[in-house]
Amino acid sequence: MRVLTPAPPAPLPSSEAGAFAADLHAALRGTPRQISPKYFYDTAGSALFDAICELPEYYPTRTEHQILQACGRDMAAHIGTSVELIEFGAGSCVKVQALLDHLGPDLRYCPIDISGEHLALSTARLARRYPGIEICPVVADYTAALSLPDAGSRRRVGFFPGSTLGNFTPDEALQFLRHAARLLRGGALLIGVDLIKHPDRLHAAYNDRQGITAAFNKNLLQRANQELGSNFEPDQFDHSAFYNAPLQRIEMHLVSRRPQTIELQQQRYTFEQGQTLHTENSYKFTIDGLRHLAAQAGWQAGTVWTDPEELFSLHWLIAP
Ligand code: AVJ
Repeated sequence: MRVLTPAPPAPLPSSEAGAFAADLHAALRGTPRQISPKYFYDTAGSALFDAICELPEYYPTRTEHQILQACGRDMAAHIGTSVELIEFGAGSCVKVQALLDHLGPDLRYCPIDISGEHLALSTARLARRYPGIEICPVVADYTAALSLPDAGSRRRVGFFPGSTLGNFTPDEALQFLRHAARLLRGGALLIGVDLIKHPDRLHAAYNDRQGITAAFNKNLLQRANQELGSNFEPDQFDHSAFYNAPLQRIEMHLVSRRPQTIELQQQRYTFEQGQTLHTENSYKFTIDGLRHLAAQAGWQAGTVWTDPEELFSLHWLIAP
């Protein structure tokens, strides 16, 4: 009989590192091998994502920003006054400023983010810029059950920009929208989603010429090496990103360049040449598709704002 000794503590013991380790083991044991894209965003990964947003080929962030700038006043009119504005996954609290610029001081802004440190920094900056508004940061995973400040007589309005919904499977997206509809009952949700377009345009956005997206993808392996002491060789994996048209999603994978064995906390995992670790899905929507999905989750679809090329869309959804 072989007795397995427990793995030694990870270099950075935290519940996040624990979850990463457990999810990475599960991914490497699975068929196909697949892990949540949320693990992209350590400090290095977040900086790489910021660099992606500046790339000429990566249109989503720029286009959403343009729509927010052009239509922020109209969106603010939809939001109205005496509101508790809740942002899901607020990060740097940059996008919301296009709304805050047109909203009065009778507002409570509740940014939700998993990183307390990041949130503290960005809300301090926001408080200086918008001294009139009340800011109530909430450190939490917004996909889980959460307790929000009592809205009192305020109407709740959600803000979920960035096509983050696209990281969920259709089933998870439906669940999230149902969860949000309960949380925001009597209020509304302003949600940004990327739209289906020519595959060449999609392909270019996830295969940039400078290789930043490839570095972002491979950073997952670097992060595992740093935090969990694994021995991935990022150069022995290729970045692969392609549009899966029937499933309406970009898929990102890390493809093993050769047969290789990696070690993660005393467990060995073999990769055949060409075997992949599926690191992200980024679903694309039609305007009607998003409206139907929202309706299935109990929302009443309202105004849609888009750019002239219809690359990206923001939707006003009402929670009856
Ligand atoms: C942050 C999920 C919207 O899917 O386009 C960018 C992440 N991945 N390039 C996206 C991402 C590769 C991004 N989202």
